[in-house]
Amino acid sequence: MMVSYIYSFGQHEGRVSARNHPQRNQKSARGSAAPAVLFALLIIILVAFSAYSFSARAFRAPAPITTPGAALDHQYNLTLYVTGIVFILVQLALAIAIFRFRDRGQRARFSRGNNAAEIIWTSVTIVVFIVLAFLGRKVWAESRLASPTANAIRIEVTTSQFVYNFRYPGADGKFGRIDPNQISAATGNPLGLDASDPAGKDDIVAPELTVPVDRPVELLIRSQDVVHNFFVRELRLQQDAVPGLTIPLQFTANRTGRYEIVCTQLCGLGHSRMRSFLNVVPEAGYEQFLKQQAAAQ
Ligand SMILES: [Cu+2]
Repeated sequence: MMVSYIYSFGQHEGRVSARNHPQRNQKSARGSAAPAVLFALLIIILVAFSAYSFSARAFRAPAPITTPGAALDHQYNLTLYVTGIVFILVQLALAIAIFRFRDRGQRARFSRGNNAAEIIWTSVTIVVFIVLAFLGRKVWAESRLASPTANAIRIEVTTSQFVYNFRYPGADGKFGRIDPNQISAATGNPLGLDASDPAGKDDIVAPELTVPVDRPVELLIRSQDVVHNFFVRELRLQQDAVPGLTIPLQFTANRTGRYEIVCTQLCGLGHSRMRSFLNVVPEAGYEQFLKQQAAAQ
């Protein structure tokens, strides 16, 4: 048997050299269609599962509680439809290519690509991205670039490892001076309020953010140490807190409730427990909150 194998191998070799083909280019057997079919099927199943999970809203975000939040959802869905359709088409094209160009014993062909096709799909991608960015710019700028409304409530948000502190200016409407040398969480002065500044006497510092419903709020976001983040899903707002910067962020919550604030920057070992709450309360409840806090400071 071994002899016959060697014999046939020798014959085979002889046939190839007789045809003057280099051996590496010669395919002696057709490849099986099974791997190509299975791989193409796997891609189709994954695409179908992804499309289903998005269209069935399996991982739905909680309802937004701001008008820009609703507009942002609209923008997000638009982007999702466009990119989703492209994703499905590209993945199906991939599945078809895998099946169509499977190993059938043919020689591989070399392609230098197609300049026209590359120019077309690159241009289409650029146009789609610019149009989507243009449509979305208003929603983004509303929370960040617009000048704050005159009656906005200003609240300072100070992040540090691994807590949030919210400061209200008190009855005088002015934030007191902060002195980094006086920062001492242990003695109840986590922000380093300067005791010598009268404007700071009535400042309120609280571990949770309480705001009245339907009133514009301007947050001033800071960090004492590393980069943290202020993220509330229901506000559809996510903003980094960067040491050395005071970053404004505006919103008007239109539904009362208690919503989680989380830090979405990996800021250290305690990152996973860095969170607080946003309490959106009726106007009367807000006045009461301020009074209680003022008495407790
Ligand atoms: Cu953090």
